[in-house]
Amino acid sequence: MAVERSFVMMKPDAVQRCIVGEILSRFERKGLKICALKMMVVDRPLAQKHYKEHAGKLFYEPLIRYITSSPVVAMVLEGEHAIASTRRLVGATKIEEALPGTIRGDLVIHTRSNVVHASDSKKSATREIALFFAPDEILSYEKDLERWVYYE
Ligand code: FUP
Repeated sequence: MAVERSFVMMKPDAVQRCIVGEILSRFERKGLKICALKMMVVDRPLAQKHYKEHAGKLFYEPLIRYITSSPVVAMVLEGEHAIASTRRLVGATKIEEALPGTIRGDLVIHTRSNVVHASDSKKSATREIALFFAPDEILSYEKDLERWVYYE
């Protein structure tokens, strides 16, 4: 089984709009396991590291302002094909392309304030998890429910 870990973050607008529970619930219902979860404020240096691929783009400064504007909820989610699965649950970046049924498709109307982040590849997941979490903040544990989530 291809078990992976992804970095997922509920962004400032998710906290401010009181939809953290709804978003988290969608990941939980999918069968993803929460291995780490914390509320934190992303400071500018961390924001710059996280979004380094976008440095210099027109939307970069507004993006940094937005992600540092208010607390976020950062998570590590684990499961079979967790990276691709969380991206599909999250939906498209361009909000006009985010399908109904996805988190962004259902809850977001503007591309920047798009309530949630999920790693887009194994390389990004490894990098982002290390940026936001110390190794001892990430828990490995068994859940009894798993034999039903992964029935062989
Ligand atoms: P995603 O991986 O879907 O979060 O999207 P990207 O890494 O490409 O972009 C990071 C964030 O920049 C997005 F969540 C929203 C924001 N963004 C803009 O504000 N304007 C754009 O044109 C593209 C992205």
